[in-house]
Amino acid sequence: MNNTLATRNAMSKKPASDAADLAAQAFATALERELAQRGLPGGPDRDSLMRAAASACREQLARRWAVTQQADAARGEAAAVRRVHYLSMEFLMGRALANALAALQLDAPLRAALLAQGQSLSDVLEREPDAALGNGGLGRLAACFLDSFAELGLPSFGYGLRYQYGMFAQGIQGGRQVESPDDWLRAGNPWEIHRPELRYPVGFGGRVQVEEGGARRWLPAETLVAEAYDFIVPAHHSERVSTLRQWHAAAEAPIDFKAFCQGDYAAAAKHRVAADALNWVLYPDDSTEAGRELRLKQEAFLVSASLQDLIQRHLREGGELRSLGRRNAIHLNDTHPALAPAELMRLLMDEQGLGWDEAWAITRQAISYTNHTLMPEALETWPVRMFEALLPRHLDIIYEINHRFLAEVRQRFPGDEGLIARVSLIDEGGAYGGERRVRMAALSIVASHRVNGVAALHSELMVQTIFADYARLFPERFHNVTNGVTPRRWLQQANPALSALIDARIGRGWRQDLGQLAQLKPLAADVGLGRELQAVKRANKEKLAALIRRELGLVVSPDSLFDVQIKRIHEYKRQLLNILHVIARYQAIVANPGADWTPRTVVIAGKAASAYQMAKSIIQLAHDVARVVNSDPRVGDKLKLAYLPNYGVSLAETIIPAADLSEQISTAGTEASGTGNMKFALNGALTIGTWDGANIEMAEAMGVENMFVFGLRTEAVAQIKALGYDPRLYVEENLQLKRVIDAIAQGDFSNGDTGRYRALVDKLLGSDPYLLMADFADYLAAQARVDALFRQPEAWAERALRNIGGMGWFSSDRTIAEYVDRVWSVQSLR
Ligand code: 26V
Repeated sequence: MNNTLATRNAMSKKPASDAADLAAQAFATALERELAQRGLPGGPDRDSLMRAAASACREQLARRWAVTQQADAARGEAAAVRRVHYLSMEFLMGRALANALAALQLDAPLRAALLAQGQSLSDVLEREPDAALGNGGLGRLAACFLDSFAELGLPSFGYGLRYQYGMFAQGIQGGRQVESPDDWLRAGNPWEIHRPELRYPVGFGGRVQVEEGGARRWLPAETLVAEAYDFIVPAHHSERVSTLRQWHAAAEAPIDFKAFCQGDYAAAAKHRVAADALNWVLYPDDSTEAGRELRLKQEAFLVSASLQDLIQRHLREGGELRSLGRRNAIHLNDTHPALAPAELMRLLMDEQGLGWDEAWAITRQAISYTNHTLMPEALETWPVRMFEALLPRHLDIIYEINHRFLAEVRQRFPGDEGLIARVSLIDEGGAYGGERRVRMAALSIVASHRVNGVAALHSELMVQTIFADYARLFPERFHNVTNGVTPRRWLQQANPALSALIDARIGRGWRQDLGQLAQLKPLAADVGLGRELQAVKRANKEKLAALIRRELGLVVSPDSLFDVQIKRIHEYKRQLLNILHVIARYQAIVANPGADWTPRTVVIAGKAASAYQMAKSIIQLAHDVARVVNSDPRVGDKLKLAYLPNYGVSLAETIIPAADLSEQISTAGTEASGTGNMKFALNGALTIGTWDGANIEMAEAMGVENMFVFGLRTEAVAQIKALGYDPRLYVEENLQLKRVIDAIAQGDFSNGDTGRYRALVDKLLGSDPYLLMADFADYLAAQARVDALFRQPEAWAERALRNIGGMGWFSSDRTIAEYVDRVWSVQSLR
């Protein structure tokens, strides 16, 4: 029997008695066709099987997409929920095949078909490259939201850019990070659907012409064309889908024909290359303001194409311009798409002929904004001169918005010119050596009807610190929506064994209603269940141990405590504090190898922004410490440190289910929310964490006694800093800490090179802005409590169950339901 026949037979044993069987048969036929088209004489390899399966799924998704769009278009004027347009420069989707198969209920049929080919489903799934079009938490949140949009049946579009190279690939050479482009589209993307009929012009540069009657017309110097590529995200419990529409930039005229005919090929292709540059990279930098023209062009491009698409759809569906804001929500995922209000005003006034007041009313209704960080260096501002050169009409409009806004402020707070300077959309240059800049957060707030933070503490600090003045002006705009994660990817898909265990106890309903996990709370003390949980964890740890061995050639024991910190490398996230603990433990083990140590494997993964030297130095230190610790025969299984390269969504799906301990140790008041923290607890890891971000709400949901909380709280951090923080005092007082710092400074981990970590040590002993020295002792005390509990497996398992049972509230379905209720419903406009 040939391979394709085997496939079909394995898939169509039963007669097509119901819809699921019909779908499975259609899938089998599509798969067979796809494989035949690829015509591989030696039988299909895993790669072609993956691509064939994806194409076959895509066909069914496209059908669901058409039905969803029809239903949404027919909703009528009275619909209570607006269509949501989620604008984001980042969507960290990861792989799509396992999710699509689960949603379409095709996983069992494909598994059977692959078996007939002598292949395992998991091996085939592994062949799919990650769509890594995001830096970190903000991008992954957007991906979880798309999943929840589909699941909740929300009429919606996610809008992003189709970067040709996603987040850079991280390699490690000699313990240092090296970046290379992630050529994820090299072999084509089996999921995307090119929509050549959806093309919009996007202008840059040029000048603004004042027409008779005072109307403005922008005459751009350069015009690019935005082309749409759709990626379809299925619901798991209905046939609804959500859409991620990603824009690709092309030149208006592909080549300059005249130059071509004259034989000047470089000149002929100049426009083409300039346009294509917008498609190349996702800015791999969430730590510094990327003062780059290209980034601003990307932002303007995303915004303009998306809004033109929205307006065209609204009009095509018979909507009147006046009702545009009542029927459509435009959400800004941080300030990266903050040009949206200016572009919407331009489109409504210059292209559609509305007056200012009407256009502004629509804009204010439509726009809402989420802030994702309090780090002042991540607050976007752009030089006015860059606007003048690239976006002159937008600058006009921003000036006019500002003029009207400041007039209102002056009326309400006469004489307070300090306030005016602070809240103005334009920074007049004091802070940046004389350069005037546009403040994108200010623009977002002034143009929005709602502004939110992403966890309770963050939302509170947001209105007390960076946005205090705006909160005084518009208190009703500000609110909190705590983040969540999709249980379909982060429990069902990532941890099938735990999912099965939970199903057996409380049923399958948690996939749709994560609150049902609370039913585990009364079962937490059930020793039998605890043992089953530990067996699941143990199997997941064996898989991770195998991966560590494959990747690093390092053997770790699955019996040891797996202590995990995976996230972007950033000083405020304090991976360095984690490493200091590893060094302290190492020194203690060497001093007393015979003591009864609780064996630990510390796992770290994450990328550093390419220009962020301190973060890169932390990566190098982790590797240096790992080399010394892992090769010291006195240590053995008592301590291992594994740094896994090239962290991403798929790696997280393997690591998280295998973790015993989740490190969420940011300086209090710095991590807006965190979402990794939620994924770990959902998978039965215990958290060692500071009173920061969503850790706080998690502790409240599961009971604070089920978390290892340590460290200074936000107010104490502020107080210590106000009093004049001196990190040296903590080092002098704590012999253990002193030994750790000395060892780094003396070159114990750098072959005697005392220069390698001088800057790092100087910073710790000098300003230590994230208070590692102040929190060190308490962190080690918390780690000792972790050791003690780990030695009591039953007590540990009980706590793990209480963690899982408390995580019901942290589903992105709940998060999206709150956005709908408070931001995106028609009712929220009143
Ligand atoms: C800023 C910039 C500046 C220009 C270059 C590119 C770039 C990319 C990202 C950012 C801001 C990143 C902010 C961010 O990722 N915040 C994270 O958002 C998560 C979701 O709300 C939250 O869980 C994390 O705590 C927060 O750090």
